[in-house]
Amino acid sequence: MREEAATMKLYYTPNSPYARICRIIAIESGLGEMLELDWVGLRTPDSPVIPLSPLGRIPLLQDDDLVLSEARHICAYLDEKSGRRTVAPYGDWQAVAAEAQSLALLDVITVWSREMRRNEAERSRSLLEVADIQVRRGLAHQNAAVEAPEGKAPAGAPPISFDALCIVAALGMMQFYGLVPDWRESYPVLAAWSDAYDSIASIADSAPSQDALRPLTR
Ligand SMILES: N[C@@H](CCC(=O)N[C@@H](CS)C(=O)NCC(=O)O)C(=O)O
Repeated sequence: MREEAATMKLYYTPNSPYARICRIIAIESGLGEMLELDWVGLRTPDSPVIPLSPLGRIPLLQDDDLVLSEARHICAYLDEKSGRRTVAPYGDWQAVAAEAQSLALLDVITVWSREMRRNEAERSRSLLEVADIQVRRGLAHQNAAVEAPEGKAPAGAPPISFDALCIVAALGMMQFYGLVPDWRESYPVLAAWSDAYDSIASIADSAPSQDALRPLTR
């Protein structure tokens, strides 16, 4: 039985893959009730995030006088609260290295997705080409690295980790924006791995949606 009842606040947007990882880890670690979610606008001068964190980025976690940015730090903080370990600890360098590869894939897919939200005429051809090459390399790497699932949740539920959720969130964005249409056929082990994760409720419920999409402002 946990003692803490105080709420922490997570500033987020529903379609942010980084915030999605934090939300899933909070739920899967039994901290969902302790986390108040505040859906904010991005790049709006009246965003409540800006006084706390000048660049206005989310996810942002506020717990009393602690204001924490960066999904990985937020999840490590949630781990400390829950006693679970979802973030690779410094010291387990192989796990840290694997996690970094997954986070890098998410970063590139996020950049690519953001570019796709601009008017077609404004998109950078070279950015799109480089992103396509990098993402395909990243997908090939993950296709070789992940283990094919033994079963769907709840029986044989795949383990929740920051590393795995970076890939889940990256694939979610990639599919939402239709970035690599042939990915299922080209990376079948990864597709089966991803299906097992997508059958977990906290993951299915937090998938990016058209309804939550807001225009990009400055
Ligand atoms: N490295 C950060 C990335 C966070 C990030 O890129 N957040 C985006 C939303 S997905 C954001 O707040 N962007 C602000 C903007 O576009 O102005 C993390 O891991 O949390």
